[in-house]
Amino acid sequence: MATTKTDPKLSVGSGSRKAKVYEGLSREQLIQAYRLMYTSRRIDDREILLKRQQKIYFQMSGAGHEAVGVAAGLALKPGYDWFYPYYRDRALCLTLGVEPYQMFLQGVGAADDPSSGGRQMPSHWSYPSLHIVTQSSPTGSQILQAVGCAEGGRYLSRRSKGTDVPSGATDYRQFKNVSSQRDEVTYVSLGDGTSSEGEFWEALNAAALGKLPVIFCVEDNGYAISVPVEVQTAGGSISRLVSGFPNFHFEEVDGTDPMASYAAFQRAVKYCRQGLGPAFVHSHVIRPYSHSLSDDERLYRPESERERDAQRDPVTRTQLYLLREGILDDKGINQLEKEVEAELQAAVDRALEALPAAPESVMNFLFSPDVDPSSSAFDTQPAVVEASSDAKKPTTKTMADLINATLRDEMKRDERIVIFGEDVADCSREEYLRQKLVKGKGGVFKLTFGLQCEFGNDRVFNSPLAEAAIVGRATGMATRGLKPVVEIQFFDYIWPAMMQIRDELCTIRWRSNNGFSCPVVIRVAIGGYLTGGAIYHSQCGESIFTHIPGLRVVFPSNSLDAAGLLRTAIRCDDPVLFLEHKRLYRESYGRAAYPGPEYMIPFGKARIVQHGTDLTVITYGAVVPRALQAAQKLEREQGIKVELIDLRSLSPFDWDTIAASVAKTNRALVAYEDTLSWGYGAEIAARIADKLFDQLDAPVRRVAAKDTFVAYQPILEDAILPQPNDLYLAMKELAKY
Ligand SMILES: Cc1ncc(C[n+]2csc(CCOP(=O)(O)OP(=O)(O)O)c2C)c(N)n1
Ligand SMILES: [Mg+2]
Repeated sequence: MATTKTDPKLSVGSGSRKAKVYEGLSREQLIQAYRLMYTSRRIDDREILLKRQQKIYFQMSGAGHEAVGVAAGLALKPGYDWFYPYYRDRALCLTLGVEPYQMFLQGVGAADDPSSGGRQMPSHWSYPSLHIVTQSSPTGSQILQAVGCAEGGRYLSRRSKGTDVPSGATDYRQFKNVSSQRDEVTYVSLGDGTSSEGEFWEALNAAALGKLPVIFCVEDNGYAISVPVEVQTAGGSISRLVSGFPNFHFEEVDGTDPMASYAAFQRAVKYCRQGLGPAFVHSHVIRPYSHSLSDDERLYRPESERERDAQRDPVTRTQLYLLREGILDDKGINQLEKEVEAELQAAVDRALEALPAAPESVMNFLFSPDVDPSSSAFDTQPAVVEASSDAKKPTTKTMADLINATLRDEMKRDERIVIFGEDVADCSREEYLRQKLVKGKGGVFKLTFGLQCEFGNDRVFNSPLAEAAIVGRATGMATRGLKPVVEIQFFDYIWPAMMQIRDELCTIRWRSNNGFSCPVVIRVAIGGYLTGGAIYHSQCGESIFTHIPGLRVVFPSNSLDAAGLLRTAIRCDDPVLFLEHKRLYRESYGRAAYPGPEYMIPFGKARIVQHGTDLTVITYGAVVPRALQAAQKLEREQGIKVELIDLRSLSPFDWDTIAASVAKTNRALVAYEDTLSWGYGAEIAARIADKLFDQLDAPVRRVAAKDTFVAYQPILEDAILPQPNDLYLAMKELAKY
């Protein structure tokens, strides 16, 4: 561990008026730094004016953070290093090459705004060619992604050959330009308040564990909106709190001083480029304008405190320094400021002329415009069935077997696939495997068994027990062109990752107007009927995810579908939530022969499990075998013929198959394992009622779990989850309606 503290007064370079170099910056670079700082401040001022004139709709200033931003930008390389800045990093972005005009385009919400095409607020940076990765608004959700980005870069630079796109590949790889630099660095910044978020700590832990080249820059302006740092951070100093993390280089610096900040960043960058580990730069800055234009800090900060801050204003201090050192005189300063004003005036005039994005474009880029996983390209036939030793029946495999086989096949085919999650490795202490002391675990359900042994621990590895970190890191890796296939051990524990899924993973392509994408596959063990799984190992909840735009959700009911859908999930270019029912992993229902390494099922294509004429039952997952049992009994006992539809993928879903069936049977029952109210079946039922009203001879009915949690005692579990008899009774009643 190395720690450097810089005296918080403005540093004076070599101390001599004639000095040529100031903490590594030449006189010309200092002038350039001042120009960038001044430009940044004046853009804020112009935006504030434009907001008051109602020509833009939001304003977030970078005022007070200019010096540290410019310093970081000068120490790092755009288009080489990677950047996850936050909303106060205007000066950083200008230094990296973003033009003032582009910033004003954000403000007016122009179609040509390169960061989002009018979809995001201003100061939510996204510039792919500079490697500035699209930013969102949740404080701190960028930090884990930065860690994943650094991991992705390291992986790519170590495997540069294997990650080439093979000629003739027809999958997401055609559309992912992977590149990396052996000594690249990932920069991520956040405010002092944001360091209270749990994801911040997960990210520091992951970066320290992996000795990853990430610079964490905390821009500490002493406030998070109105909450002062001593109420936010125990002891008032984030530096003190993080100082125990191993493998880090630490800096604490006056972030209103461009030279001291540059020196701190130079040391941090050097440490990271050498591959020694991550760095932490704690930068003390000020916030001379209120939190945003919606905030008035005079309500919670007295004049005296604000005046004290003003004494440290980085723009005025740097200007005075240039004058004092004789680097620029009054005339030079005036000239520079005039040039900046003229540039900004021209940029504002142009931006105000820019056209807004077209309303017809709002659905663009929720998903890949290039790879359509519901297309016929993903519709292949199973390979010829191999015979078992007794040469009578084909060897049938469980869902667990075929998921494992599909992962293995795809990992062989595509070196960009990495698998991680809790317990997914065979054994983290590899020497035990090498010495054949242990067999290996490969997941609590053993779905990833043998993959680490076959593909190595840089491709299959255990993560810390931190679900947000699993999804956040995967998102960062996928942004770099990798294909992370991660596991969430139980659906009941997916919630810490919800922010990463809902506000990040699924929004990235849309919010960056197709500038970035991150096609992660999240495999999740879901569902009940376990006799003893209880409330925290048995729940469903898929409709919470089908409600999210930008996410594919699939839920197979048998081995063959699991294999075909998982392969489609891996090869497509969208984020996929792949729900695996625990009860079906090793069930005798739905076993199938290994379908070969190319078998795929398109998303949004249902399977008709059995044809019928009297009633349509629409279901999926573990309710499929239960509904089949009920339908067979109904036919045996009452002669009623049920058409049973297994949706297989829930978003998109196969409306055409539902509509054709209901047109034939005139009756529809939607059955699902999740709780009844507000569940997945509500949408299907509403759609049928809306679009097929004239075809119906009976109301649309639903059978689902009771609106409670799944209980431990099997008698209670049975009463809560839909059983074959519940399905039987509902089918019978509806058929006779
Ligand atoms: C997860 C989340 N919670 C709350 C907010 C609302 N919010 C926006 S900025 C902010 C304060 C951030 O303070 P700090 O991290 O110190 O950054 P600063 O704005 O001071 O630079 C809050 C609470 C948010 N955007 N995201
Ligand atoms: Mg703050």
